[in-house]
Amino acid sequence: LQVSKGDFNAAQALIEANLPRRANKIAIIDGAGAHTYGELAARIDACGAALLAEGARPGDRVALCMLDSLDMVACFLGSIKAGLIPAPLNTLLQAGDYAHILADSGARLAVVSSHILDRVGAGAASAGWAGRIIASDPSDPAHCQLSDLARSTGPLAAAPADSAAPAFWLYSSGSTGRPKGVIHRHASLGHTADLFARQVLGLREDDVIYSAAKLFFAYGLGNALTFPLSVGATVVLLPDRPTPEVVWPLLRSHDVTMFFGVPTLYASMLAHPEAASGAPALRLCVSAGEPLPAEIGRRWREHYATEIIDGVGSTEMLHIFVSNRPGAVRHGASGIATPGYELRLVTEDDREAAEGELGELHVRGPSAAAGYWNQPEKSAATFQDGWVRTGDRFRRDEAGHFVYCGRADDMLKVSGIWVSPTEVEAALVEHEAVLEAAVVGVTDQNNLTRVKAYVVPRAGVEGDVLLAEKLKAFAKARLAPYKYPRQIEFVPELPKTATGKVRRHVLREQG
Ligand code: 3SK
Repeated sequence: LQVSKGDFNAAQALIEANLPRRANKIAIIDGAGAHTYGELAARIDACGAALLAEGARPGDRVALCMLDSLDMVACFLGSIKAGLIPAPLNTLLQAGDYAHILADSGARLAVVSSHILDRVGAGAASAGWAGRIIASDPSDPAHCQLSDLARSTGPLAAAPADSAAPAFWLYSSGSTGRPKGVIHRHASLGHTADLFARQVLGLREDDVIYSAAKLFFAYGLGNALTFPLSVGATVVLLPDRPTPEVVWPLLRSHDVTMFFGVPTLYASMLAHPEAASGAPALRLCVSAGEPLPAEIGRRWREHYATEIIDGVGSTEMLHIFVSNRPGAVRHGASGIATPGYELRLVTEDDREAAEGELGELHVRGPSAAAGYWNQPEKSAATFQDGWVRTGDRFRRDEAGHFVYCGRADDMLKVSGIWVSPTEVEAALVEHEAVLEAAVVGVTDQNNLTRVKAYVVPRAGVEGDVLLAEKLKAFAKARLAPYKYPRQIEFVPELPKTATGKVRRHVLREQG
């Protein structure tokens, strides 16, 4: 993939390089079947043209709240090709989150999978959003349908763009406040494909890829869209939740060679009865989202003679910038800088950390975001003189590899997805039986993070198993499902500082 200055449209570059030799090669296998590179190119043009015909103008945002599929890829790349700015959204959010994001982004259009229409529709109504919803698959006739709009068969001219101009946004959660729009540039997709997928992983045209992380995550977008298209490989896209019972047979039936997962999934796949048959075509696995426990990496290699390459990425950097290397994995460490990226560990007194000393990881590299949409203060705090502050604390081991040591704030990564403790606490205290709540991450038997809530019941209320189950259900109904506390412990009071701040580290140590 050529990344040039000046006249450069990332979508055009990604797809057109495949057409001369691979028009008849399978690009995507999704719930509806197999689609060639030629068909994908035509669908990108049809979806881009449909969005323009619906009134979107260059620079307008298009929210994509879609399950992984050919059309999700086509709407994402079709928007970019047409000069629009796609913003893929997490499909697991609640109406209130969609209300915030639709209003914040000022999106003109939202393309939405039918099973999410109710939540997005409710969010749009409560925000008084003036945009238009397009249903991405057959739904009730109240919505216009992508299948009716995307019928054009002619080529779509690529909108002229500069490689440094904004191309798409991703929404990222913060420790406080609502998700922020992270603005990414045209050139960044190509940089992640070249620097990580090609130079670190050695991804090839004959690979078949499956990513458990969905396309709306930065991790999934790279794994399942940018990377395969950048080398002309084949990707399997699945609308369902990636559970072991779904993933094992999928890896075998499609002869997947490269699998991208997260530590919780690797742990549950190892523990599943299907693990015995393995997936013989696998040649490399990748993990990110949270640190891969050494034991899981070792057991995977013992069972399958295949390495899991653990790495660290962020939405702000678009993909992985610290990584282990195939053939030289150091279990329990996150690895070293991805080529093209510089790292530094900065201590609390603003020095470079010495070997073994703790510091906040700062990263500099070509795929860094341009900033957060409409958030000048948060942008200034994160993007500083070309460096991006990750908020993650690391130390360097004796071999110079980075070892994760926790967050500088209270954010939790659960199954690779950010969870804000304050958001979960706010949901719990809405329940009439709850006086106060504090949420922390605790580690399970596999050394993976789980959400735990310490709850102080109101006077006269008994904190028992029944109430704990009621509170879990209550939180689940108000939050994205991955955020609800899996453990609840009732306590008479929360440990606090003299100024009344909850001492979360005391609760974390309690476990
Ligand atoms: O969430 C992450 O940790 C991540 C990992 C790889 C690439 C991108 C991201 C956001």
